[in-house]
Amino acid sequence: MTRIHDLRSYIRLLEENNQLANIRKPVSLVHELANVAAAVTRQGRGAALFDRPQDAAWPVFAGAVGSPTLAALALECELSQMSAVMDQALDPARGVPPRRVEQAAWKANVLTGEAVDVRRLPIPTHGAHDGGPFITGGVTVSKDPLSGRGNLSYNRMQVLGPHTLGFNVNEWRHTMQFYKAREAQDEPLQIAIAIGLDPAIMIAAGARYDDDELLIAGAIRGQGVPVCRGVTVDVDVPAEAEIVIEGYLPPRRRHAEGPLAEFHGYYGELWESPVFEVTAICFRDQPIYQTIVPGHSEHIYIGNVLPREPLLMRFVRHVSSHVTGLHIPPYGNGFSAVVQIQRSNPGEPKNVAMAAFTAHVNIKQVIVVDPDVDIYDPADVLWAITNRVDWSRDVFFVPGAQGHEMDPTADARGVHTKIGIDATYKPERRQYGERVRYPDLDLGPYLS
Ligand SMILES: Cc1cc2nc3c(=O)[nH]c(=O)nc-3n(C[C@H](O)[C@H](O)[C@H](O)COP(=O)(O)O)c2cc1C
Ligand SMILES: [Mn+2]
Repeated sequence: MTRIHDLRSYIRLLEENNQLANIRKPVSLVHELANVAAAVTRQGRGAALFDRPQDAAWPVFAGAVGSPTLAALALECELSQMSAVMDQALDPARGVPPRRVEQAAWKANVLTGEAVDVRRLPIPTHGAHDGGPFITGGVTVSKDPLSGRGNLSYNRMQVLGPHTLGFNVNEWRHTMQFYKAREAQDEPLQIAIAIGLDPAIMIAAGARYDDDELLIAGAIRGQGVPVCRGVTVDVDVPAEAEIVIEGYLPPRRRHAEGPLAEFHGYYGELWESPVFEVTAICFRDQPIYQTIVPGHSEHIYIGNVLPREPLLMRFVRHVSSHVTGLHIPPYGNGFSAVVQIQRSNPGEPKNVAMAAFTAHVNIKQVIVVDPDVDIYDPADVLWAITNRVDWSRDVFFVPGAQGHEMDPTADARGVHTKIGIDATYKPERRQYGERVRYPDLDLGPYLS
């Protein structure tokens, strides 16, 4: 039975598992909060809950799914099961549809008309060169104007005025398709932004999926997500969200927004984006605002790691039944993959690497290791590269291959070189026997 159904129940679970850093010191929303949140993630201290940032009426939560440990907690599974759990959740045949309810916790407080002012929300300015405060951890909820199906996505939103936000949306997103369809009729697209959510919904919103991504969240929890109709928009929004911002994207309006820290680790550009006109701000009693530090691990985890590991797994398993693990490490910005195999044949690792490249266009660097290497530990992966790779024999290049347009090593159309590294042990070359291992101990009894 699932224990997580909203952000609050998740925070309780994090606390019980020693994965919550409670920050009582009032921090500035401008850079300091993001710096602290990123440090908490980097140092493996779990997620960060800021009781009361400076000039903020509400607490701020950051880093919900910022590491494999947290993602496993959010998915209520073992680390080693994560790919399989995501694979099932992303299977359209296993989707569990949301269920409509009449009451939503966030309808306790509703601001409309003159009362709407998004500047009252504790929206952080994250990166040192970000263009200003951005909503980064809000999930856009919308509806296909043609079929009526629901949709979730992430769209960075820059505060432009009391009821206006810049709304970034790339060309090929569902949300953009919906907006274009409405624009062609000279009509606005109604949307709602849900903030402060069950991490299953956060994970679902990062996936590319043909149906309503709420089905993924339902599959993760084994029960449909309760949704409730908006106050000013005809959109069904998760009923247990902490905060809901409703409004519309008017047709044929664009405004510059940016820059913002990007998933590849540089700052992005200014974009001429649609604008979001806010019609209502709704919130639970004592709401918790949630943010994602942009260009840092949670951003990559939700967008590039969790939805893609199952996809790569399917491809590599197709070429080899000896694959024992696969990880897209957040430090590789979604461009790298580490595949673990029980190698049966000297040529097998290279085929597996090729399969991983072709599974997703972003993947440009694949490292294949043995089962004795911890794919979640960058130091162990580097150990394998150092001690098991002969560079002229174990590496191959694929020049002129298609990658992501924003990959800093690619040309403007995303063309670049992919690389496969066979970092498996080659006993046919030389025998090395056992690796040196000292077990990791609990030092408590030794230090007291
Ligand atoms: C934290 C985060 C921020 C994102 N920001 C944006 C963004 O500003 N613009 C955009 O087009 N995609 C952004 N994405 C990617 C999309 O939200 C994501 O690919 C989603 O699946 C698109 O869904 P859709 O095709 O249903 O619209 C972001 C992803 C994450 C995880
Ligand atoms: Mn979609």
